[in-house]
Amino acid sequence: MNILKDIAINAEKGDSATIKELVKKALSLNIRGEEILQEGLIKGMNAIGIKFKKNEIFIPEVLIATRAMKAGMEIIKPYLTQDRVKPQEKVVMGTGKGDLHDIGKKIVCMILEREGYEIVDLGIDVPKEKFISAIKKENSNIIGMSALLTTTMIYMIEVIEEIERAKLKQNVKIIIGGGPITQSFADEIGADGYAPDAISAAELVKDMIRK
Ligand code: B12
Repeated sequence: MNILKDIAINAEKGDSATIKELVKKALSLNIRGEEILQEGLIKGMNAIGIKFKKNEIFIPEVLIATRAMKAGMEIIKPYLTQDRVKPQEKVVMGTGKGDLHDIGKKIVCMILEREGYEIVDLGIDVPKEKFISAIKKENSNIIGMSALLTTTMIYMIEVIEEIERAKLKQNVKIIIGGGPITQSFADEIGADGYAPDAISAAELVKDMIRK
């Protein structure tokens, strides 16, 4: 659909004002929020990723695109969460220490919220101690960690070790995701689950609760 292509192009350009207009228009055309996210905003961000990798653009352009992406996400959010039943389970989410990427994590949070989960988003650059105190304070049985850097994915190991040390491992299911994460990495570090995108993250959480 052309409007989704336009959203992707403008996300890539970082044109927040146009993104807001196009997203509203797409919603008024009854295009589903998930489709606008996946086929519009995320596609735009993926294109940015390719250019960033090739050094065709730099951090300022990526930040501008991020702002546009988030502006679009804010508009979609209420459409994802509408008509939902009240929260069933609490999920603590965070991007680990040293990592400032949060777009993917926020999308996962939005989709889980839509599914009726209560989300406690600890944000970015989260130290292991904060994960531990959130598990205790929120009495949560599921914790999700996101990492976009190969240097910060390793931090997930430290968080899991800390959870084990605090004797909380048997009470919580740990799920992980983000660009460099794979199922085999999840298996290797003792995480309970991995999902490559937000929709499968929601399936994963459902599975974890059933177990
Ligand atoms: C946007 C971006 C930034 C922005 C972040 C803004 C923000 N608020 O997030 C800024 C400009 C700050 C940035 C900075 C840097 N970045 Co950057 N960034 C990106 C970029 C272009 C897009 C990431 C993104 O949002 N993707 C879109 C989302 C939707 O996808 P996603 O995050 O993968 O999330 C999906 C899934 O993974 C999954 N998921 C995500 N989290 C979770 C969690 C759970 C529990 C589950 C189940 C699933 C799940 O679901 C999500 C939705 O479908 C990527 C390129 C790329 N190809 O990813 C580089 C990239 C991640 N960055 C990179 C680098 C190198 C950096 C810097 C080191 C650059 C520098 N020289 O300073 C810094 C590091 C800063 C830091 N300490 O974190 C590299 C990482 C390379 C590597 N292998 O480690 C990449 C891959 C670019 C590249 N070179 O190819 N970056």
